[in-house]
This record gives sequence, C-alpha cells and structure tokens, in this order.
Amino acid sequence: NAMFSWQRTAFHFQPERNWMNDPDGPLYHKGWYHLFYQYNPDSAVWGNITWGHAVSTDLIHWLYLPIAMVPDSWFDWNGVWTGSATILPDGQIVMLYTGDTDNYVQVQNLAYPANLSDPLLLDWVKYSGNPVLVPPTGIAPKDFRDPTTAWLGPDGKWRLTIGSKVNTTGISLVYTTTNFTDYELLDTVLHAVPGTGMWECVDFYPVSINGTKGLDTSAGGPGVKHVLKASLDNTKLDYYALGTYFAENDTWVPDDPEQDVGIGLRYDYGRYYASKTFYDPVKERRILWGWINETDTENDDLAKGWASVQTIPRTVLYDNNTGTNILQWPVEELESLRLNSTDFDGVVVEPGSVVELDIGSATQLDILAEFEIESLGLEETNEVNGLCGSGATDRSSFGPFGLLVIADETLSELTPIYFRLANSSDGSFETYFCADERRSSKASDVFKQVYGSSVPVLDGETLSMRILVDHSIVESFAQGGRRVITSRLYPTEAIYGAARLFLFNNATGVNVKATLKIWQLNYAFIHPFPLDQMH
Ligand code: DQQ
Repeated sequence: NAMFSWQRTAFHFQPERNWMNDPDGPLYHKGWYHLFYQYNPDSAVWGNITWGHAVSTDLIHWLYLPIAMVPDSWFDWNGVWTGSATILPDGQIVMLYTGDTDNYVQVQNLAYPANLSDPLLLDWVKYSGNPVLVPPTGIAPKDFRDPTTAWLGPDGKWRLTIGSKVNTTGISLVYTTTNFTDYELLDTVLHAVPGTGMWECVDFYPVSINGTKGLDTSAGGPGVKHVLKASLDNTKLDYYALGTYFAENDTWVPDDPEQDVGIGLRYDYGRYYASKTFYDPVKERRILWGWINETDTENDDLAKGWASVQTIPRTVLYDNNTGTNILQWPVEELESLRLNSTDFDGVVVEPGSVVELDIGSATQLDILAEFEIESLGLEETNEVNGLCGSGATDRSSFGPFGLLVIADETLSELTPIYFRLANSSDGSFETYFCADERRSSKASDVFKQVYGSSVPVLDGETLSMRILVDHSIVESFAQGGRRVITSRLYPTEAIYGAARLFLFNNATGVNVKATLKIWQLNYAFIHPFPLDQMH
C-alpha cells in the first residue's frame, strides 16, 4: 500500500508483507546467518503463526526464503510458536519450539534440518515423536512456552529452560536431556520472581567479565556472569538481570536482588519485545535480536499490509566499567552502509534554542553525538520530576537537551532524544536518557509515550549517544549502549526529503556544546532469494 510506504524501513529487517513478531532460532550455518520469525503469511495481524525464514552473510543484507515450518500437525495446529536453536558439538542442529496444539495446549516440539549440508537449511523435519514435552503437573496448559537454546552441564547432560508462572510468580523451569527427545524436569527452578507473571521468551547466556568477546551458551566457570532475560507477558517488556549461575544445582542468583528479572533493568526502554540472542562463532560474539512492535491500530496495519520490524542485531557484552549492566551496540557490519558523513564540532546550543544540523535528508542516518555542559551559574530551578520529566518540554536547570529526529522544517512533527540531568540528594548528578514521542506524528490513533531510564555516567565520562534513524524506526544508544530506547514512529510530514535533524537545549541553566559525526546510510538489500536461478 503506497499510502504508508514512507514507514517502510531502509535497513531494518521486515518481511515484504503481512505480520511478524518474535525472532526465532537465530543461528549461523555454513556461511549464512539464519533468522526465523513468527509470521502470519495471510494477514497483517497476528494469527496462523508459521516460521518465516531469511538468510544473510552479514546480518544487514537479507534474502527471504520459503517459510520453514507451518502449523500442519496436531501438536502445532494453532501455531508454530517461538523456539531456539542448539548447535551440537558434531554440527547437528536441534530446533526446539512451542506448538499450540489442536486443543490449545502449549507443548514443546523438536525439529531438525532435513539436509545439514544445505547452507540454506530450506527443509525442516518435525520429529515423529512430537511433542517432546507437555505441561508438567502444576503448570497450566497455556503457561508453558518458548524453550531456550540448550547448554551443556558438567555431567555431560544438556539443560534448557522454559518460562512459566505459578500464580503470579514468574518462573523458569529447567529440563535435562542427552538426546533432545527424552527429558527430565528438575525439582528446582532456575529462578523465580514473585509478581512478575508469565515469563515468555526466556533467554539465558554467559557473558565474560573481562573479555571483549561473546561466549557460547555452554561457557562457564570463573570470569563469567550469566544474563537471565524474561519477556513479561503482563506488560510486554523485556527485563534482564546479571547474576551467577550455579551449575551444581542449576540455579541462578542475581547480583543485586533489587535489580532482579522483571523489576530492574530492561534491554530497551522503548518499543521492544520477545528478544533472543545467539552465539556467532565466526566473529566470536553474542548477538541480540528484538521485535519492534507497532503502536498504531490493527486497522492501520491491515491498511498498510504489514506489521512490525526487527531491530538491527546488537552485540552484547558485560560492562566492566559499571559492573551493573550489559552493553548493546549495533553489529559492526551496519557501518558498511555508511555513505558520506558530516562533522559538527562544538556547536553551542543556548538555553531554549534549537539549531538545525544541515545534512540534507535525514531519514537514514547513523549519528554519534557528544555533549558537554557549561553551567551559567544561575539559581537552580525546581527539579520537580525525576526521570524524563513529563517530556522534552519540561524544562529544568540541567535539561533536557539532545537531538530532534524525524522532524519537519516547521517542527510540526519531531521526536526529541535527550539527556536530562538532576541533582540527587548526595549532591551528585543523576542522568536520564529519554525519547519523547508525544509530537512524533499528527496521526491521532497512534500511541505516543515518553520513554526513558536513568543511565550510569562515571566520573570523567562525556555524555554520548548513538542514534540510528530509519524512516519510522529510531534506535538510540546512550553511554556506549548502557541504555537503549527504540522508537516506532508514524510521521506524516517528516518523511523522505522533508525529514530534518536539529539539536535542542531546553535546559534553563546550562549551555550545551555538541560534537557530532553524522553519516547518511545506504539502503540494505532485503529481497527474496533467487531460488529458481540456483542449480
Ligand atoms: N509470541 C509467541 C509465543 C511467545 C509470544 C507466539 C511472545 O511463543 O510467548 O507468537 O511474543
């Protein structure tokens, strides 16, 4: 539908048409990165869920392949739901996924490639003994889904975890297996957090404390922490925590109980859900995919004929400077899309002003920005609101300031991505990183929110952000990826050549000096695989 074509992205993965949700079973095999995804082949709303399939050699340019799995058996009749891949030491690929049965019971099924020597992994075989797992005693039939990648324990058995809940406590069950067809449920759970409800799409993986490389899922021992992530069904938000995994009894303990899964940190403070990581053996890194869901209406989605986008894949590392968070950063391959760049050096933005950054079209950008603040020595104004204030128009002594993206020349549409500093009780500054979508679109039927989080800024560090702009998607990273905010925007004026980029400073008591490097980004090649031309 040409009416909404400006919302199509240039370098984010999205199907040609129809509905997409969770990333599934990402893996690397024989030169190709594979992405599977929850996909409705018939409509732009959720339903009839299959596994869409695409491949890439660089995680940026993608080729669509035929659907990998469809709901054609009693054990997945109502949907081939989310799952994960495990690569065995001998190279075999085990795919475990949730099937919604003909009776609407959530079960776990096993599938494997028909032909491992096919780099494209076109054909998938569902194990004849499916399902391999049914909801255990005490678990409701609709609270048992999304198996993780398996990891190998010291006893030579594989383990995997599956999210669920008991009453309102979110839990992650652990199963052991040696052959992926027979499983044993452990008496203890990997972890549980009261009040967090159903855990969807649990992810569990090691991160290296001192290393700059990612770790394969079975890595462990000293020098390693484990990330536990749950997608909370109640709020549709992805929460994670850092902690220690005790292999001897298969439990995980958070570093900070006050920052436990579901009550502490989020991967992304914007529009983001049902994420999943995988280990890339080529570049020895852990890569995170996430689903950017829509905030318009189902009718809008039906009218435009498609729904949802995946984030740019992000590398995940432990942040050993803070010790309290992970770092997420767009995969380096994204930089291959960089075209010409423009530098701005020390642009002074005075209180209450907006400065246009003259870069021409501002729909496909990679922006690196650093901000220095210079106090004007005025009396401090009331710091009423912490966090992001009530948006970018809520002025205080030390903020907000930052960039206005996807803005039109007259600023009738704009999305501020900003920092806001506040004095905390001990005299130090607390820094918040925010995105204000309230004026992002003239359309009335889209959800527009102020998103944000506090972000750690250590002594001597400069305030910095990286922003990826892609027509209707903005991914914003603060302080090297300590906090991330993804925005799904629906501009009606700030489209194509009419989109502009500005600096703004709504602080009352500081000048802001901004230094930026801004690249125009090329289109990624995302097309059907020319299968019929193959031999
Ligand atoms: N999406 C899948 C489920 C999962 C949910 C169904 C999360 O397996 O729990 O499409 O978005």
